[in-house]
Amino acid sequence: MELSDYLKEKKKIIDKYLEEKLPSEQENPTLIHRSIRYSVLNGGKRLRPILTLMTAELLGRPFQLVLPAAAGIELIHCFSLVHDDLPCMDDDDYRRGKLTNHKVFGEGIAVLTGDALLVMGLDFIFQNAQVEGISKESVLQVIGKVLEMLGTRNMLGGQSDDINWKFQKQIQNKIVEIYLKKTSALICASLETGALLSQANEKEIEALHTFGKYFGLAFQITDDLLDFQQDKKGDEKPSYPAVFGIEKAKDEIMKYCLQAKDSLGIFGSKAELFLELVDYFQHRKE
Ligand code: GRG
Repeated sequence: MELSDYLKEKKKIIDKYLEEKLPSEQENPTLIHRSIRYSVLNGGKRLRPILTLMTAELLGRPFQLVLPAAAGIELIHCFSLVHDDLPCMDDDDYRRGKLTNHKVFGEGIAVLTGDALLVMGLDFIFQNAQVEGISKESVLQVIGKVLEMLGTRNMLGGQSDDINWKFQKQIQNKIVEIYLKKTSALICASLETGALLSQANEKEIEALHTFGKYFGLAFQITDDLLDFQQDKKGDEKPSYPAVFGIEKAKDEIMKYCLQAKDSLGIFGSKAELFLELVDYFQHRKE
């Protein structure tokens, strides 16, 4: 199957699962449920949960085994986007082509929507223990891994550095460190969730973690480059193109893509889809 068809198919599966499992707009308290659905069912690419499903398949497991946890990771990602858009953070008006949550529901509900999505995301992961063929221990390991990747040494720490970036010396290593924390960490968690639930061995988990780090860096620099070229806040944020220029940013994307691909060597030809995915996202236009 073509990668683009694979991505479409898996996105559809994740969207359907989220649509069915999220509380309906009619359930009390209706306002928060409406707000949650607004910020989840709004056309995200679903990259992170797709990585979880792909990892299960890479390890010879049916993707259905890891679907609840994959959906949980997407909810956690949506939480981070809702909070990232708040006036006290990036202060964005649009997300995924629609008004941001706080623009529609107000700041108070947006903060609570983010909180709810984080809690629900962890709950979805916990529910994966009910799936036949999944060991309870592997679910515990996943929860531990996800919490590690969200904490102050990773995503939260990255965001905290990010919002204070003007006060830091703009050295290349600092930007890489922020990207590793705020973007790669959740991508690593997505991959390792699929791996742990599929009983991967240590070498496989390590390879997937390394892939996540480099792919996350390439993904974030590409994101910055697209924003920069569309003139969206490029000079206010720590970003490769803003600090080092477009050409250097492109070189770095290429370098990290190669490193990401190299890290999956132990899987041989089974990792073909991952390699195609790296190329696909390297050349994305939105
Ligand atoms: C982890 C406790 C805790 C707090 C979160 C707000 C915050 C702290 C972190 C935000 C981090 C952030 C927004 C990173 C940017 C990641 C990124 C590149 C987002 C865009 O991802 P896409 O392109 O978006 O996959 P879609 O819309 O397709 O899902």
